[in-house]
Amino acid sequence: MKDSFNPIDIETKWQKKWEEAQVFAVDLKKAKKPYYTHVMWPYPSGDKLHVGHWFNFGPADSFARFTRMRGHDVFSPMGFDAFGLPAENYAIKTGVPPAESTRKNVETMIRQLKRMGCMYDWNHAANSSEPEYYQWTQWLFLQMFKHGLAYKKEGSVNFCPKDQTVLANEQVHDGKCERCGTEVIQKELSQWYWKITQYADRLLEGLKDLDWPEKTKIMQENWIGKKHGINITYTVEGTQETITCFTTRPDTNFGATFLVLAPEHPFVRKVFERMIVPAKGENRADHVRWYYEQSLKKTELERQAEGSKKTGEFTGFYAINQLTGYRMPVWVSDFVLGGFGTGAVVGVPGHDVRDFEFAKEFKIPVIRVVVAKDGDTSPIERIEQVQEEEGTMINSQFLDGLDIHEATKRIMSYMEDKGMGQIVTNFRLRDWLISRQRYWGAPIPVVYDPEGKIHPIPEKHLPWLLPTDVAFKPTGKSPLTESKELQERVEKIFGKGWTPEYDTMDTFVCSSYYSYMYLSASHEGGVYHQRPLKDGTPVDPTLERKWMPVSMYIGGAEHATMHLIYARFVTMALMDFGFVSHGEPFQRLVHQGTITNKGAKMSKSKGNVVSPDSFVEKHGSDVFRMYLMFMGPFTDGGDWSDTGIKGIDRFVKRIYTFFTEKVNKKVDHDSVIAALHRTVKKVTEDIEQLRFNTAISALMEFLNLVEAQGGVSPATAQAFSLLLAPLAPHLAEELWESLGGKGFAIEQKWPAFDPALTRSSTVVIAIQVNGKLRGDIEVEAESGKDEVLAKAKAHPNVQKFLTGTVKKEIYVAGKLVNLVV
Ligand code: ANZ
Repeated sequence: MKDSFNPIDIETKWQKKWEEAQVFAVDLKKAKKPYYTHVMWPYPSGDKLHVGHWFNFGPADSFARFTRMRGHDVFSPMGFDAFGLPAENYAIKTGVPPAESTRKNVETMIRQLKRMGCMYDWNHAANSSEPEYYQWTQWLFLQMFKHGLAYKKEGSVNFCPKDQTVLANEQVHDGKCERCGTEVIQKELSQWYWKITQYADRLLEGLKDLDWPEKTKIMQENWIGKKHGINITYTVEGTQETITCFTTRPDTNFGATFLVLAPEHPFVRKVFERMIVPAKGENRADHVRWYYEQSLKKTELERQAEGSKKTGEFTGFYAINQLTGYRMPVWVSDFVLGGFGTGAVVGVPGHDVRDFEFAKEFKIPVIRVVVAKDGDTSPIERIEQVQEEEGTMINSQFLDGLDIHEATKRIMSYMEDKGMGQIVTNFRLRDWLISRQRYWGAPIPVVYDPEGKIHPIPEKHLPWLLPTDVAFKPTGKSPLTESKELQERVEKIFGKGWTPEYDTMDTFVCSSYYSYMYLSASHEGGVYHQRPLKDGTPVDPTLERKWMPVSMYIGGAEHATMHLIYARFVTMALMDFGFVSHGEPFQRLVHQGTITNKGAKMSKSKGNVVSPDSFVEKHGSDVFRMYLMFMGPFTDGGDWSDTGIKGIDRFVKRIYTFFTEKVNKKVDHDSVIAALHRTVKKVTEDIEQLRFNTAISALMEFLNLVEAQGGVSPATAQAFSLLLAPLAPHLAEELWESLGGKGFAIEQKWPAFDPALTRSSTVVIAIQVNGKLRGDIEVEAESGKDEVLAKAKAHPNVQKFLTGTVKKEIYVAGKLVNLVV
């Protein structure tokens, strides 16, 4: 080796040079071919950068570098999702106030990120916990409020007993808290919501034009859950009350034998508070109250668990089925959800499994109104007989004989005409619960007058600072209630008896519009600024038009129905308010896969987490990044191995040795030139599609070839170093410099290839006689079967074994010939 190869020295050298020359700073105003890309910003939780971050950020940076070399002005910023539970929980664990610990963690992470050597434009770094940032989060709240999209409402909400705060529906995964995995319970609380439901249709429509993973689009589609159905209103016998049920299957209504209400349904409260009493029969108020209280203790998971024994109480009331006159007992049961449809279900036990289970449990009659293809019209007694999806109507008067889909249409218009119901479209999507009973977040900018009326805080008082005179431990009560300073501040500005809002905003609010904040962040003189509020919009409209939407967004699939849906909603709202010109934030989205360790998910509890730092110290950041990319397809992830990284380490050293010692030819052999063009083509197409692993393989193959040749020309060596530049950026700069290249490798044009040259590739074909390997031949890849067979038979060693006539000729294209004699 020329000089001993020291990746750490090389990497520090180039990081310093890049920074001094401000190579990654983008002039947002002047840029001619804007390309905006960023990753999902990290939480500064104190665990520092882990291998998952690297797997997201490293390849994303390689893509950004490649795009830049292809002639775009690539803006690639970085920032910190610094408010919220991860930072706060870390602070609680360590006892250090969140502001302080967050600042420290951000510093550490910046140091680590810089050590990675990504081309971030640090002049545009953002941090959501800084007042200059969160004044805009508060501004966003005020805009939502002004436009009627923010409101406070009392109701049943998800509550995490461990994190001591309410959660949005999107943060409850399988009934558990998205952050800590604790089972979520329901609480009756007054909370702040943003009306994402108003955008349900547009959120659905917009998906069509997005270049996003199909799976993520489907998840959003299901989350939004658009359903066409009818709200049927039933009168309750002996009262002035009506109960409206949402159903997608009104065709089955001749078979309806009961109603079930969610415990949260207002009728249930009327019953247990004895506001209504049945004219005859038992008063069931106490049973109903008991059931209501029990259901509050249950988790969402317990309530929705499939196949579990159905529970419920009879309310003592009957509703009348207008079609049949049937007296349907009204029950309360927690399998009916308060937040979907009308919170009331009409029970058709013959044709809905859950209704059937319920009817069996409480001995409610089952009526068959649909027959399947098998023609079985016997009474439905077993769950397997429940006919849900298809069939023909029976026992349903004017619907008899119709296919269920036809019958559904018919009965819908019939009921609407007769005033029995109203055709509706329902969504599964609920409004976004944005308030949290936690300390570390942007305070909600409203105050209450002595009568308790809500008043938005005028913009001139923003940033509405997060007070510091509070213990930040969660108790279930908002920590801000303790702040004397906050109370005094409110009374000083608004008057005696006025009180603050004590809740803060969920951290997903901060990240719902952060792509704008990067565009307007600055760090002149080392001081972090966002655009001043007086400028009216979070981002300069000219810049917004020019740079948005983000061309390529890379991050975890776990955000499919959290951040990725919130950001779309907020972007649409901001467009409607007239602040931005685009209705979608992220045009192209890619999710990285996950990295496992010996097949197991990396987790602290399993003690199998790979710490990037130690590997970076040993092998350098290029090797670490390239190994992660080489492990498997980017979107699938891969399995970590300590020995695997050594293979890449050797590859990098071979590159260095070869291209510093063997650049000794004036011209290359035609086969080398052809191979180079093929490699350029392959690497270009692979990186375009984020197939980093196969791009690296192509470079390996090329190295093998030129090593076998004993050397290459400077032009070929330079081209190779440029192909390497996105994947091993530091090493590429070092080679480019040592090969006499001018400027930085990252500033060069991406090598072009001549398609004519890429075609003339050769392949090696193994030749077997009677299944035994007898030799091989090199042929043009495009060669036809006859040509290959002729050449194979002419091979001297093969000829020795071709005794007698050839009975069979097998040709596996591009690989193998087997001759049977
Ligand atoms: C009567 C009926 C008869 C229904 C039948 C289904 C089959 P899907 O099925 O996913 O499209 N439903 C309505 N509101 C509900 C709530 N708050 N909690 C639980 N279930 C509720 O969703 C629509 C169906 O879900 C509705 O149609 C209703 O049951 C039930 F043979 O009504 B159906």
